[in-house]
Amino acid sequence: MKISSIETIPFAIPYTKPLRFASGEVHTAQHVLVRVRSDDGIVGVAEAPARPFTYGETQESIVAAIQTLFAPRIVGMDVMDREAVHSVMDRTVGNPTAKSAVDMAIWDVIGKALGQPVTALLGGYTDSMKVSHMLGFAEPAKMVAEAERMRDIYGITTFKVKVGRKPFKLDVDVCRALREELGDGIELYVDGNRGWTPSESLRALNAMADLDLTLAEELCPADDVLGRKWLVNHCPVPFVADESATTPGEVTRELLSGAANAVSIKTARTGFSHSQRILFQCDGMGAEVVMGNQIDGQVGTLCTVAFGAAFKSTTLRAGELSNFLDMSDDLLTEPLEIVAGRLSTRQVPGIGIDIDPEKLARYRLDQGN
Ligand code: MUC
Ligand code: MG
Repeated sequence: MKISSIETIPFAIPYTKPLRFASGEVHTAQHVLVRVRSDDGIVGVAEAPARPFTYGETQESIVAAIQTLFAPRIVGMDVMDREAVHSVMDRTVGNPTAKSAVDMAIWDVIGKALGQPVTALLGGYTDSMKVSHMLGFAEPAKMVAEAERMRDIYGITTFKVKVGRKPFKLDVDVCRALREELGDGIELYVDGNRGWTPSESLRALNAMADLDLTLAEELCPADDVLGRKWLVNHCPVPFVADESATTPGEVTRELLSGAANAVSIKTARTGFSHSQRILFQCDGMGAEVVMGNQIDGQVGTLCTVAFGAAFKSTTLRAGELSNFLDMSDDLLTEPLEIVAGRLSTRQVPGIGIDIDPEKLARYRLDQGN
C-alpha cells in the first residue's frame, strides 16, 4: 500500500480565553490539518500546531515544509515503511510538528488498514488516561476559579500551574491559593517555560516548599548549563525537560548531563514514532515521563491519549489533555468528553479522528473563508 498524496489544510479557531505563559500566549488555534492518503483510498489524519514562539514554525512554514520538502519524496513510499519516511524527513533539522503530523497520519492509515486502534498497535496497555489541566497566567483568584470549574465540571484534580513571572511572588501566591482553596485532594506541579533564572527558581521552590508540588518543569533555560545542573541537584521533585528535550538526542543530553531527570513527551512534536523512542530511552534510564500538551486541539489531544494509553509508564501520571476546553469550537464530528477526570481513546481502527466537513469548511483558511 503506497502513500498517494499528502494534503495540508491551515485552519484557525479562536480561543474563548487566551492561554498565557512565560514564553508566549495563544489567542487562536492556528493549526494545520494533515491528511495522508493511500493508493487504496484510506485517509490518515493528524494536526500540526504552529508554535512560533517556541519552535519557530508557523502555519505557512508547516505547509511549505510538508509540500515542498517532504511530500515530493514520501509520496510513492509504502505506508509501512515508517523508518524510510523518517530518513527523508530527518535530513531536515527542525520542523517538528510538520514531521510529527505526517508520522501520526501514517500510523492512522496503518491502523485503519489493519483494523486496529493505534493504541493497540503501539502497546495496548489501557484505554484511557487521567487528565491534568494546564492553568495559564492570571490573577490568583481567577486561576483558583478555573481550577474549581475544571474539578466541578470535569472531575479534574491534577493541575499544571504556569509560572515564570517576574517577580515570582505572584506565581507563589497562585500556588498557595490553589492549595488552600482546593485542599489536599488535588495534585499541583509547575511549569516555568524558561521564565526564571536558576537562582530565582530555587528561591521560588523554597517559598513553595510546603505546597507538596510533584514536578517542576523547564523553570530556567537549559542553556544556563551550570546553573540548571545546580538547580536540578537542589530540586526536591523530578525536574522535567520540555522544550529542551524535543528529540531523542536532546533527551539523552539533558538526562546524562543532569539538566533534567524527567521528560515531557508531546506527540505534537515527536509524533508516535519518535515519542516511542523517547519513552523507551526514559524507561531504560529510569527517568519519569509526563504526557505533555502543546496547546493541542481535539485532534492533537486524541493523538496524545492514543499514545499515552498505550504504555504503562505514560499512564503513571495524569496526561495534559484538557486545553481544548478553552477553544470556541473544534473539528471533530463527535467532540471529546472528559468524564470523572479521565479521557478515553476511541475504540476504532486508527486514531479515531473523524473530521466534520462543515466545521472544516468554516475554519479553513485556504479557500477564501
Ligand atoms: C508547555 O508545557 O510548555 C506552552 C508552549 C508550548 O509549546 O506548549 C505549552 C505548554
Ligand atoms: Mg512545558
